[in-house]
Amino acid sequence: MRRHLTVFVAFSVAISSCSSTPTQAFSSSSSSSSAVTNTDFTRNHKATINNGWAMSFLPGTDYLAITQRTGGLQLLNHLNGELKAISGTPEVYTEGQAGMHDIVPGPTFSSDGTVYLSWVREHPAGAQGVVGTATLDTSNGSLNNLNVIWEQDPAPGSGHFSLRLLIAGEYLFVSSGDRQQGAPAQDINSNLGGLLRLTLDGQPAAGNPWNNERWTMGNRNILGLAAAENGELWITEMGPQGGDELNKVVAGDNYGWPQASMGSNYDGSDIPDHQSGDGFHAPAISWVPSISPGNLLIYSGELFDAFSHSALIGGLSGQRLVQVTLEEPAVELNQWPMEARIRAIAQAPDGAVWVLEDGAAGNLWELRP
Ligand SMILES: [Ca+2]
Repeated sequence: MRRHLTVFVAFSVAISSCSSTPTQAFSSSSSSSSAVTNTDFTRNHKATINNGWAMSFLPGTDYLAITQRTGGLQLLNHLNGELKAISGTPEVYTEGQAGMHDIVPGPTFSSDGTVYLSWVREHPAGAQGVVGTATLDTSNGSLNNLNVIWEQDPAPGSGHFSLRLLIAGEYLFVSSGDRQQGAPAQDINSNLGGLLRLTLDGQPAAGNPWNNERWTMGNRNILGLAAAENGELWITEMGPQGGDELNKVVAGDNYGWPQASMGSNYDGSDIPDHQSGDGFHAPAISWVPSISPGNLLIYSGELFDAFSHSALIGGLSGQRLVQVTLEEPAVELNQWPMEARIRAIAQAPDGAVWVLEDGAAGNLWELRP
């Protein structure tokens, strides 16, 4: 299933196209109801990454870890620009959206180098997402002691794995896509199509709503997962044809997929829209046509005053950065054209925002006010 590419209305502010200059100035466009000013930024080219998928700054180090969907793991010294490939990565299945997915530092990273990784492996039933722990030695560039701690229900095909990771306190949250099967997202006995809450060892956490791994139901393909400073979790979901969503996470809630969506099926047939009383948690905001939200950052730095307590979403087909409030309903504050599919977004220790373009030879940019 391929997403439809959609032509969007022209932005009110033009930027230079295909410029080779390392620094470009950007201005915000189409600011909506809430007044946000001085959110312009410049961008600095930091690296070029093949098939980058996700990235995390590693606390206590000068490194940014970047996964490559096609199987690699790169470490970028974000101070001096040195880029090195990491050895010892797991064997991954790389059809379609399959491959190496996310990496996050574990709670003990600073003392023992523990990281959590997600990737996809071949399975007799098709493909299977997994989560593993490993120790990352940044000095010699190796990944060691790899241990699979969680397995996604296997399914045919090569789409909608999701596999975003977030550690909050003593819990590991894993997003699990619907694997383009739809129905499992409404099956409490499946671990597809929802956000899962696990222990740091990958086991179902005590006190989960259905006494299994599930924390939510009815999620299609979560590619953005972030915690706000007040402890709230927020997710972005890829919709079907239209209907991309930002959702506030509430334990035990059902987000409706595949029974409710503001979008429609790719064959043009309708999916009932979210409406009050349907029993489903409606999105805080949704986008029709699609922006294809590839990743979500909740900004907590001090460098960009205007980003405080808001979310930044990178658009794939939308080829833009979108700023929204974190409330229900949410308000879109700004969007900036980025001239490329944005796959990953992260906040640097100094508060700069880093964005990574999708696909082969994707540019990695640092955004500064
Ligand atoms: Ca609909």
